[in-house]
Amino acid sequence: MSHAVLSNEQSSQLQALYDEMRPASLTPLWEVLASLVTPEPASAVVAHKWRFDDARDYLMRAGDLISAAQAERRVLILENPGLPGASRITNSLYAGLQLILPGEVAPCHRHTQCALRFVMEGDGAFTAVDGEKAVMRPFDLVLTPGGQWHDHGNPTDKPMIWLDGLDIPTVSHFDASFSEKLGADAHPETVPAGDTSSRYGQNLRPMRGSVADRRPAHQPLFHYPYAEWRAALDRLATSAEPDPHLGHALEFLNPADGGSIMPTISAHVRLLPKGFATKGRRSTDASIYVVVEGLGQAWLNDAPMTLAPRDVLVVPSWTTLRFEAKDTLVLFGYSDRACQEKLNLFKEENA
Ligand code: GTQ
Repeated sequence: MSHAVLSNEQSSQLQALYDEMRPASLTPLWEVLASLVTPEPASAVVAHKWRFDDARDYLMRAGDLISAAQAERRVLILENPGLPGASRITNSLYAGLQLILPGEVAPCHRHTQCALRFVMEGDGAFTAVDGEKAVMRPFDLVLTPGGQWHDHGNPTDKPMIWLDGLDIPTVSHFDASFSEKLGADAHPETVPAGDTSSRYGQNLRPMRGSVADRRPAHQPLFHYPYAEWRAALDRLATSAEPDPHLGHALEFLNPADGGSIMPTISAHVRLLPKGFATKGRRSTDASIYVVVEGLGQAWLNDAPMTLAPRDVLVVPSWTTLRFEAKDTLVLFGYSDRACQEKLNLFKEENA
């Protein structure tokens, strides 16, 4: 309580009143107003970095003890150290590392929550969305939008690990979670792999209502291959100056509306040329980054953090962030920006 003006007697009478009203489920705003309506974001989320190899060791040990089918999803949650027990990496988003060993499947289910997968290790496992496989290659982005059936399988002879990014805390916040299991390992194959990309991923779409128009209108695409986004970044880097605060940055789009990949999650990639240092920038969307390639340094409110391939870092809301590339530095990032923009909450500021 910040009211230095209260007398001792006033304080003790107020405390007695609070004690009396508590059973009536009433509490005084003036005791908490300053922490509820803050002059700027005041987050319990803390900056943190996970080295992939450290997390991988624990994940492989889990792999010795429980199968993917037993676990339904064999995932280690990247839990923000400032939010212990909350199963989240930021207040609105979840991140985890999922392991599928050779020959394993993660059985088919669907849920309200939207998910992205960003491939960290292995080549050739698949995510099937509504019965269509996306073959997962290193640093591919694969979506399993809310409500769409999905199962995973690894027919290769090597472990496959990807980062799961979901809006679980956002859906929990709204108490709007529904989920169901298909009751089979895999959804029956509906179309061959690549069908959606060829129908919906070429700046074209089947005429609405035609027999070829099979995907949900608001969320057709679900595979953004590394080979395509990396080449696009390279082309941008040869034709444009890097933005002083972002470097070369491309956002993944939903072709249905030109907006974010999913209603609650935005994702983008960045390339910082060797030697390039960004100026500071802060934004209200706490963000998760994966280092795809290169070595570098980040400063989070001037605290340094070294960056190496496959590091995962979380940057809290309204933290001034700078990057320096020691080598060509390529980053993947996701956040709740899409959601904040819909709520008119998103704010960013360049230093
Ligand atoms: O693959 O559907 O990391 O439902 C957490 C919840 C993955 C999944 C997670 C999930 C999934």
